[in-house]
Amino acid sequence: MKQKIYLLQILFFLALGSTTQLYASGYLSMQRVYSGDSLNYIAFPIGGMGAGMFCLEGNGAIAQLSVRNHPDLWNTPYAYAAIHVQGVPNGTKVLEGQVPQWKTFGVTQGGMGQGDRTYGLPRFRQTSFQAQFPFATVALKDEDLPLEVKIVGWSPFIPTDQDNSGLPLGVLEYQFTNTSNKAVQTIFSYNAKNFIDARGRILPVKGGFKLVPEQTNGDEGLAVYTDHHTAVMDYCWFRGDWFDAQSVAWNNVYAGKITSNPMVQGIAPGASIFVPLTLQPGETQTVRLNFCWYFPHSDLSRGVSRVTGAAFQAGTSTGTAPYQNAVSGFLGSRLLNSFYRGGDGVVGEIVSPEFKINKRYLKFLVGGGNQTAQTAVNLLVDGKVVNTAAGMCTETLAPHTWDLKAFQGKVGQLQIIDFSAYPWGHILADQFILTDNAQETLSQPSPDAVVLEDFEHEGWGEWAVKPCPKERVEASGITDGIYTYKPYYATLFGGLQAVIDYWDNNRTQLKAKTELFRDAFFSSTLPPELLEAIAANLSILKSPTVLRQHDGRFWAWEGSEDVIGSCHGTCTHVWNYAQALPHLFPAMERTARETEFLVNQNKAGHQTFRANMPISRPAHDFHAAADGQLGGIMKAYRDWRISGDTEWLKKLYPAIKASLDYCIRTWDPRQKGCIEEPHHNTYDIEFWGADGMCTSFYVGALEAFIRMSDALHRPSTPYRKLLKKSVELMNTQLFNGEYYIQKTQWTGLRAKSPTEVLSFGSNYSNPEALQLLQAEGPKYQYGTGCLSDGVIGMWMASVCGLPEPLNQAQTLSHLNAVYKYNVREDLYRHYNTQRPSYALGHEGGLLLCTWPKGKKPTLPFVYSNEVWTGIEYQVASHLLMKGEIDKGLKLVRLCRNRYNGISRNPFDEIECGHWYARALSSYSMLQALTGVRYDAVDKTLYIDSKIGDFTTFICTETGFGTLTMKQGKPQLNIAYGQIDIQKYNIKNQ
Ligand SMILES: [Ca+2]
Ligand SMILES: [Ca+2]
Repeated sequence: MKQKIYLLQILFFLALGSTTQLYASGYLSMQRVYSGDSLNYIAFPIGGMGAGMFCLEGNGAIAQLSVRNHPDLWNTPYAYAAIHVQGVPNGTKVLEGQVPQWKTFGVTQGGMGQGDRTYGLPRFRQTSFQAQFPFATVALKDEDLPLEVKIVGWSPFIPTDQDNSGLPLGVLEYQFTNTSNKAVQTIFSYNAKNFIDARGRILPVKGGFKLVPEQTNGDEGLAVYTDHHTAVMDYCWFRGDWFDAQSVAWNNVYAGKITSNPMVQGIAPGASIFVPLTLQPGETQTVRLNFCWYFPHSDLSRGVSRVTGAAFQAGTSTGTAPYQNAVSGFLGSRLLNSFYRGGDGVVGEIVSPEFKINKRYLKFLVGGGNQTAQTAVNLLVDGKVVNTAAGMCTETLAPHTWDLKAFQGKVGQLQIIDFSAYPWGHILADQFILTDNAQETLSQPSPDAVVLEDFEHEGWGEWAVKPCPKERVEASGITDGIYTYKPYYATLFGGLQAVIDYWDNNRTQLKAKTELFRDAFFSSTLPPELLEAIAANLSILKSPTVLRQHDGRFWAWEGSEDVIGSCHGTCTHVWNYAQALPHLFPAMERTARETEFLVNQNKAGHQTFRANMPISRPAHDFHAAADGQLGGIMKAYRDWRISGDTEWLKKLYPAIKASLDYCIRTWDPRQKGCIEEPHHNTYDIEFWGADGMCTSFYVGALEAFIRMSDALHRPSTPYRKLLKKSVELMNTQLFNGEYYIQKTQWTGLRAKSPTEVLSFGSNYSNPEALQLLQAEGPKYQYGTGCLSDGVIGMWMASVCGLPEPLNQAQTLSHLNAVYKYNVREDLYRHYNTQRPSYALGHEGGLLLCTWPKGKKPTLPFVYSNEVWTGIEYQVASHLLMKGEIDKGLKLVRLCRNRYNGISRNPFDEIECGHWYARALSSYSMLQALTGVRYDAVDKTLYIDSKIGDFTTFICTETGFGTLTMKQGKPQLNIAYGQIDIQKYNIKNQ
């Protein structure tokens, strides 16, 4: 009770002004309360994990409605709740605070007056906002009304219960308190256009209405309803022109006139719910608005291969086919293009007539996919493939020359195959020439050359089209007939009414369980900025960044663009950082491991670091990501220890071993103990030569693998030797005395020149790029730089419950160097030609990399001058683990002060998209500060406090609660489920 009074005082105090400077003066004693300008950008996600959401804004409006299986961040429904107080002048107001200034000017089409917005309706003068995830509270006050209003928005969030945390619904509870000394008569109303589909229908549901898209059976759509028994519904607003509908609707609300138009057969422009309320002096009443939705369809698919027909049926092509990027580099006016008529989905082969090999060279052009087993030009001699060539995953054909010396006098045949239905599952070819001159010009062959084929005719001439041999067809292996995203809730529920029924039957218990989580999490005594950073980023789990496909498997984007996710497929190197899901919903997280190891990995151990949608066998046509793949091995260890499920580990173990062996073979083929061959990573480029970042991942992965092998009694000796070497190499060769660096190297490796290695967006086709390569080596390295992620593998090891094998003093020295060189209190003098809006001007932040010792490359890795919140938390967390509390918390405050509501949304940290997954590294700070980690394999609770006594939230596979350390003694309070602790392991005791 005391706490509540204190809260009211704070609310009152904070109502006077904005709250930005609070952190400057030290710790807050509780969660931040936003008011004034700090309400500007607040948008708090309410919905279900993988089920869609809307945002509750700082002033109480809803926005960013994204319920149709994709982000839709500019989707602002024309909808408002209102209160009418009888007999009071100016007694009708929308239940929202003032409209943030930024919304009224400078937005898209902002010059047109925004007639499709509710901004012109009178609303409350004073507003404050406070969040305790997953609950948010908006408080409204106005001198015109004898009422205090609170809006509590929430949706179920119950760690370990992913189904009930993933329901397609959210709630707004409007609480009214009569502050006068006499009874007041009021009418609450909720008023909405059909914001789902203006051409759709509005149908009744109990206590409300549903907005139904055109051409559906009425059991899809979005329902808004109250369980107030006196509710009266208007199912059809005035049907007219201009602003007629919204004007008449408001007139009724304003006049306190309850209308009850019946449902109509055709299009209804909008609907209202009216709830009359009589409030005695001091009395509080609540109207609960439930928002439930059901949208089972989407057209989302990524990377999926589906054989749709036979290739080469339509003859030669004139160049670029429909849905194909521009094809170039062919000669004459036609070429062979297996994408033509059917796209990647068609498969087949085509063979030339036999020809006598009577010249030294075969020259030709080839483009398209790069998998020679699937899409290729082959030379057959005696029925055997003796030469093969493919594209480089570009639509530009490139010249090839084959030396035929060994086959002189024999009969040859060209075979062009397209056995792949995957993206880049096509081949381009043109201009096959036999010549004795290796320098022969393809465009103007000399008279001595023989043009075997130029594809300048429409048909294939004497070439023969054949079907693809069944066993060679490369496809995703989807067998359930579902080729696009269907949300998991649509598997659980048959329609919208089923969602509503479930919700009505379970709401009370789900709210109670959700409150158990909130109360356990926020009863923590850990620093408030740390709790704020963790809780605010749990919003990511409710955002459109997260999906869950029809069979329940987790799948996510990296972040959210305006109307589509940003970068698909639970990207291993980004989700490496994310530590909330494996602790809060461990069973769901494990499905991501299963996808990585059992679906996305081929026999060679190559992991495609982005999962298809729907999850299915991906193409293996690009580098694996070194950090992502090595991190996955540590994550497998982590998820095993969290679950205690050794059978699960056994199932994955062969693939884990294949993965590690692939990493060794690919990036450390000489087994020196470092990741040195060109290695793709989370900066979307390849590092050349050993570096601290990826080699520290290597160290951690080896450590994890050895421990898993030992537990399963499998041999691990070679890996132990490698680990020893690797640690030694990091400690001696990659440490410059102060921090870990990269030894950039591009010669003496197995990899060919940087000009010939596959790369994402890096090429040297222009002379200036080639010149730079000759002068400095490959673009996009960090060399002598101080990289914030420079020893991240050891952070990863710690959060996965592994020891850090590297020299501890050096690791601490690295972290202190990062703090010393890369932290900017103010970016006023910082330059950034990359992506500047994550942090700029007078904001502070942690730079990804700096070069305090000089030798900054002309073009270091492409994001080096940026600020990413996920890395700020990674470094903060690692600093906290090492006892550098002030530094760690300082970093957290620098970051969170950018997300103060004035200029950014506190519940949406960005980096290549909104609600960017990397920011879930924040969750690791719980463990960093307290060392609290439950190991379900040995049923031990580990504690290693850096801050003396504390109370913290703890979540395990089977339940959650709080752990209190009092005078060095642990006390566990289970709030939900159970936690079987047989042993405490308390550091320094
Ligand atoms: Ca194909
Ligand atoms: Ca041609």
